[in-house]
Amino acid sequence: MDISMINFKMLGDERGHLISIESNESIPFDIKRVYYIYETKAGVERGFHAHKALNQVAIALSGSCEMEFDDGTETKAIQLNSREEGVYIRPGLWRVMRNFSEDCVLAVFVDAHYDEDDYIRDYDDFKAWVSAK
Ligand code: T46
Repeated sequence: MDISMINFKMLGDERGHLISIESNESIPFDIKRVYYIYETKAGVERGFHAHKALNQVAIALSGSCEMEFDDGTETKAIQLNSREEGVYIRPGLWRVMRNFSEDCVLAVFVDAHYDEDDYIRDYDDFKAWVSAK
């Protein structure tokens, strides 16, 4: 499955920590958009879609959540709980996010502007899209 974790270099000193995120450096693409998800209610599951072309890196800046990915053949779940690492989500993966802690702030760095046409929001359509590739 095309999922990889990125570890960010922590520039810490006696005052505390700092992480710098730059396009085509720590994040492997040009960042065109950033969004963040926060105050997700207990028990809520989000996602339930795939992207045709979008590349994203998601980081839990606070708290934790689980992300489950499905490439049409296999599924893989990861726990995001560190601001020192992010998950690189390439196109073509169905995703579900769940088990958000109350304090979870999930920041997502993206390589394109928002485009609803890039979403596949129906699982059967996703399976058909994967088969047709
Ligand atoms: C993803 C996962 C990880 C916008 O208008 N602009 C934006 O940049 C985004 C991200 C969303 N929206 C609108 C679309 C919906 O009307 O905000 C609403 C909530 O979005 P959605 O239901 O898609 O949220 P999630 O949490 O299910 O999915 C989001 C991203 O949309 C998606 O790209 O990969 O987080």
